[in-house]
Amino acid sequence: MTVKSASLGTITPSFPDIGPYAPPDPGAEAARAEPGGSLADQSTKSAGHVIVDSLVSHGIRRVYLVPGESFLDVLDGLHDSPIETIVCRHEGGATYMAEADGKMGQVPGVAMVTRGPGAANAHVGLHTAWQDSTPFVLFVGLVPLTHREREAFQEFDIKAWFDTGAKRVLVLEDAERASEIIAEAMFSAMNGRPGPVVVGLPEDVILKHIRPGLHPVIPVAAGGMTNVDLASISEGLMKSKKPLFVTGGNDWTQSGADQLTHWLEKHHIPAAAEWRTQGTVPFDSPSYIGPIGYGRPRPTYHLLEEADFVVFVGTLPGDVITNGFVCRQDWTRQNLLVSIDPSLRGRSGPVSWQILAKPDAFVGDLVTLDLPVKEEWKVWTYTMREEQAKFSMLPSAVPSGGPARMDTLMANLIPTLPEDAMVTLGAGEHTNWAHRYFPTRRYASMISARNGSMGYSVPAAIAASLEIPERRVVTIAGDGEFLMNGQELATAAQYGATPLVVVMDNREYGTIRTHQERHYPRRVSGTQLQNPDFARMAQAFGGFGVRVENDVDVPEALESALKAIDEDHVFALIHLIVEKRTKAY
Ligand SMILES: Cc1ncc(C[n+]2csc(CCOP(=O)(O)OP(=O)(O)O)c2C)c(N)n1
Ligand SMILES: [Mg+2]
Repeated sequence: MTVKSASLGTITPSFPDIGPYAPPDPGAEAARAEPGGSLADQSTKSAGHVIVDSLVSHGIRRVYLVPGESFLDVLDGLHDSPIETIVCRHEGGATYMAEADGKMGQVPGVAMVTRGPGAANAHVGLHTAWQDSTPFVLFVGLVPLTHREREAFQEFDIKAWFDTGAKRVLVLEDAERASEIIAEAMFSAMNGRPGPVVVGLPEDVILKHIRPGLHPVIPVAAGGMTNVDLASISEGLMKSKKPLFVTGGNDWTQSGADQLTHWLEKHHIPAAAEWRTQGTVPFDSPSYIGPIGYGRPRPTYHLLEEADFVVFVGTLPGDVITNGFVCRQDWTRQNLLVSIDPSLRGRSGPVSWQILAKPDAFVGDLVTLDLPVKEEWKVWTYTMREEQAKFSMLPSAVPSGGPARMDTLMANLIPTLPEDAMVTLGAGEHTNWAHRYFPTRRYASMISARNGSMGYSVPAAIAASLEIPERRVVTIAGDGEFLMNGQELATAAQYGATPLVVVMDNREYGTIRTHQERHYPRRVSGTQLQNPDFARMAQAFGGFGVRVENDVDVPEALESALKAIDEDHVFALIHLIVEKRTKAY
């Protein structure tokens, strides 16, 4: 049966697809007749449309979503808005993309999902934003207020689900407050330690018509150094023979990163990067001495213990940096923590001084300090830098006669990269090739999940490529990691994202196998994989794909992949079949 409707055109009812029966709501019908505005009164707008207008006024350029019938009016608002709508294939992919967006920009990343199942799938992006301190706003369509507490179709308790993993969970109960709630959500995601905020949108509330005025953006305090802070850091440094800066987090700008680099180089003071945030102090800087965190490379293994005064900027000595709350826990250690979060959530070990500031504000004040350079600082920085230079020296680009190797791929790839190339990573041992060799020379050139969340690599690469199309975006994925969100290659094809995807296929969840061998040697259990042909998958999804088994074929495969990106403007995937148990270090 086919029915006609003046506002919706031809509809073929398909009951399993359109959800539960809801009694007609006269107000809603009026809204549908004139989406977003009332025929009777042009001075009002639906709350759903006001939400979209508010996002625009907050500088949101893109939203990532999987649609649901619960937030149709917001989708309708997006129809005529300057915001680009990226339709994704799974809420995990959508929230990872939005989270990556939040890491790269100066405004929160935004994702939209539907109630129950959509919200459940979205949780992984939320957890990543929580642990990685990423400003991120997740909109969740909800059952109508009139259906609440009756186990309506897909009903769930939004506060109970998200309260412990989000900075705030807001529900739009009063349509008139739509714009205010957006301003609150954006502010909460950005203020203090950034993080995720969840906004529930009951289906009936977003249809209501309200005055369309927009709430102004709420400014976020950046803090800064007091005179006492300046004296404290200056005294700490002057007493120190082996000072160290540790940079981290997502709350920087390129200008702040440049200023810090210049100041460190001028003073011959070294900086290490928090695990998976490389690039704040550039890879080639004489002050950059490598990453610290899990699977840390040799040069920085004892670094935290050896340094006698450590300044953490934008990050804290937490679980990963301290190698499981082991390094630098002694209460006599001198740790100066620069964070805008007065609660220092997630820190461990002693705090000798705290400076309440976002990284840029801190650096702006730091550069006013002109300290006499100590000879010991020069020796210490030079020694650590030499170690890092040795560690990151590329392996031979000449292929071996054996199976394909990540070493050969990296040695051929790195020299082709422009200065501002970026890399995205999920979790697994394959990421160590990027930690070791990828020349991260700009702020936010390594976009990655510091909560070690698998499935992040491809969505983050898509977000990066869409955000900065002119940059070379590389993702290094594992065979396990890749297939968690590999289907988002369809999103890459749909919106013209052009990352280079390298899938290191060792036919196992290698990292867990490594742990397994350590604790249960030669009892391989629950870690082995049999993989499909990822190259053909890439082709089927509309990109370039090449399968490489022999090392000798690596250079040509790489060349063809880069050519496909640059000339055909498609994403490219290299399926690299490597020997099991090979490691970057
Ligand atoms: C979503 C998620 N599930 C499980 C894990 C546990 N885990 C960490 S690394 C890893 C294996 C990754 O396998 P693969 O992508 O093939 O990388 P490899 O270590 O083999 O290079 C697993 C299962 C995780 N970190 N995240
Ligand atoms: Mg693997």
